[in-house]
Amino acid sequence: MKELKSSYPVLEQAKAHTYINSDKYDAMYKQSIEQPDIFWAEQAEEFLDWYKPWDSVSDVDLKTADIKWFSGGKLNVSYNCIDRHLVSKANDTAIIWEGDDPSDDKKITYQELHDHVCRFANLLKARGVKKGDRVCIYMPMIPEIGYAMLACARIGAVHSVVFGGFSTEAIRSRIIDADCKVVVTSDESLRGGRVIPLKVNVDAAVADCPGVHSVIVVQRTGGDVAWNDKIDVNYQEEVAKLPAACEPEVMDAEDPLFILYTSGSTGTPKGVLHTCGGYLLYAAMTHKYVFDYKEGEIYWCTADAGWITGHSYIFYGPLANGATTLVFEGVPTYPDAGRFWQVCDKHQVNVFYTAPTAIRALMSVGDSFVEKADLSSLRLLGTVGEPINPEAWHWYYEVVGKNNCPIVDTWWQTETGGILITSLPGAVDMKPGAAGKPFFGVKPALFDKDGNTLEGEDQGLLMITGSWPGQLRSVYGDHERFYQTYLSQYPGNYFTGDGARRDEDGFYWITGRVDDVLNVSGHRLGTAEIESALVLHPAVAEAAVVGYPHEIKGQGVYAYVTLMNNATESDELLKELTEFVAKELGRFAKPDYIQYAPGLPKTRSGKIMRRILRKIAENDLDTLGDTSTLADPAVVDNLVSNRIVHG
Ligand code: 6R9
Repeated sequence: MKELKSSYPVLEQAKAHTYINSDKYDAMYKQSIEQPDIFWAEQAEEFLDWYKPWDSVSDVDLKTADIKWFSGGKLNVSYNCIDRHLVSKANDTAIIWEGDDPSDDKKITYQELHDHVCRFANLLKARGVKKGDRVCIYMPMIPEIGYAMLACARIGAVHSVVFGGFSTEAIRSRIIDADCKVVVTSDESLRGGRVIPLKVNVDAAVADCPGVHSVIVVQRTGGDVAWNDKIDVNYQEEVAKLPAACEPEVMDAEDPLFILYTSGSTGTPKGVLHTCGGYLLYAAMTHKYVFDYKEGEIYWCTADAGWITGHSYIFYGPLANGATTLVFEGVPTYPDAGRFWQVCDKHQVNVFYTAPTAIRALMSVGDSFVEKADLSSLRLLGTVGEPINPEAWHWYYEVVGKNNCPIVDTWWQTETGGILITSLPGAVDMKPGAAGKPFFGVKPALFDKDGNTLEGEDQGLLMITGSWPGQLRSVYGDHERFYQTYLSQYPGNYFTGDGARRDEDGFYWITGRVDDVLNVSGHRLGTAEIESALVLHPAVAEAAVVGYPHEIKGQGVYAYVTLMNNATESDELLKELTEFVAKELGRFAKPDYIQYAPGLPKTRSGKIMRRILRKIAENDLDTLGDTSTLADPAVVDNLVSNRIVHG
C-alpha cells in the first residue's frame, strides 16, 4: 500500500498565502487571547459598518449564561451584506446560481440582490411582519432562499430556516416552538431530477399551527399545488407590485438575527439563537482568513442553506465580504458523479468547500469524472461536518487539488456560528485528518470526565474556555436549557459534545461526539428524534436508535423497535416503518436497518443501555462488557442472535 504523508508543511501549500503566515498567525492569536477587547474592536471596525459604535466590546458571564458582544452598537446585517457594496460593486456578481439541471443557471449582481431583498422585505412588512417576529423558511436552494433570509435581517425579523429535506413533523414542531406567523416556501423543489413536494409538507404542518396567517409561496417548478386564498401568498405576483427600496432597520448588535434548530442528545431539537453583530463579524472574518478569500474570486460552499454551514458560509460571511458566492440547487451525483467538477470548471471556481461524505462518495466512483473537468481555477479546498479519513483527504488533495491546493479542515458547530478550529492557509501546516489549530480568540481545552484540565498531548472532552463573538446566545424560549446543555458542566467553559486529541504540535484531532448525536452524511441527527418518529407509528411501543460506522455516510442509523402487543412482525412492517420515518422526519433520517427487539437492555432504573446496542449494531460482540447490571440480561442474547449482520 502507498504510504500516506502525515503532514504537509506550510511552504508546500502552494497556492494560498495572502493574508497571514505562521509568524503573523502567532502574533494575532497571542493578541486575540491576551487583549481580546482590543483585538475584537479592531476587527469589528475593519469588517463591519456600524450606525453607532458599541458601548462595550464584550460583556460575558458564562456562569449566569449572559453573553453580549458589542452591545449598544447599532448595525444592520443586510446593509452590511448588500448596500455598502453598491458603491463599488453594484454590477459585480453576488450570487451565481446553478440549478439542478445543468442548463439552468443565472447570475445575480449586488444591485439585483439589493432590489430583490428590498421587495421581499416589503412583502413581509405588507403581511404584518415586524422587528422581532419569527419567520419560518422552508425552501429549495434557489436564490430566493437567500433573499428571504436577508429580507428578514433587513426588517429585523428573526428567521428560522428548516432544511428542505425535513418533512411535516419536523416543520410543524419548529414553527410551533418559535411561534412563527409567516412561512416562506416553494411549490416544489428539484433534487437530482426528482420533484419534492415542499408546499404539501408545509400545508400538512400548518394545518396544526393556527398561529400561521401567511404562507408565501415562491414558484420553482410551477407544479400544481393546493391553494388556500386565506393564507397563501403568490410571491412572484406580489413582489412585482412592490418597490425595490426598503430602509434597513437599525438593530442592536445583540438583537436576534436567526434561530436554527439542531439536534441534541435528548429531547426535542434546540433553537440555537444567534444575534446580529458578533455573529456577522465572526462569519465574515473566518470566511476571509480561513478561505483566504480575495476580491473577485468565485467561492463555492456546497452545503444547504438549511444548515449552519449554509447560513455562515454561503450567505452571511461571503456576502459581508462582498464575495461572489455560488448557490447550488442539485446533488453531487446528478446527472452523473462529475457534477461538482463540471460546475467548478463551468464557473471557474477558486475556493471549494464541501463535506467528507461527498468526497468519499465521489472517490468511490473513480478518478475519471474528475479528470474530465478542467480544475485549474481551484486554489483552495475545504471540508466540514465530520472528521475526514486520511484516504479521502489524500484523494481530495491529489486528484481534485492536483497537489497544489491547501485543504482547510474546519471544525465548528451550529452553536459556534463559525469555524473554531482549522488549518489556516499559509500559516498552519496541514495534517490529513486533523482539524488543526484554534482560530483567533478561540481557547480550546481538553477535560477528563472528572473535570480536570488536561495539558499537552492528551485526549478528552473538547471544551472552549471563554467566549467568542459568534457563540450562540441562548436556546430560543428556554434560556435555562441553554445553560444546562452548554455551560453547566465545567463552569467558565462551553461544552462542545465532541471528544478530541491534542498532538505534540498542539493540533486538534476531533474524535467524534461523546453524546447520542449521530452524524449521518454530515447531517447532525439526534437519536431521540428518530426514536420519537418511530414511536408515533401505531405498531411501535418503544424504539432505540444507535449509529454504526458507515463507509460513505460516516455513520449509518440502526434502530431497534419493540412492537405493541397487538402488532405482528413482518418484512412489510419493516419497510413501512422506514418510510414512516422518512415521512415524519425526512428521507435522510431513514434507518438503514431496523431490528425487532422483544425487549431492550435496560438498567434497573429503566435507562436504555445504548453502549450494548451500539456494539450489537457494529457486530462487535467480544466487548459487550458487563451485562449483569441489566434488569433482564436475557434480552441481550435475543438481540445478539437476531442481529442484522451488514458489510
Ligand atoms: C458545521 C457543522 C457539528 C458537529 C460537531 C462535530 C462534527 C463538524 C467537523 C466535525 C470533525 C470537522 N464536525 N465539523 N467533526 N471534523 N471538521 O457541521 O455544524 O451540523 O452543528 O454539526 O459536526 O461532531 O460537533 P453541525
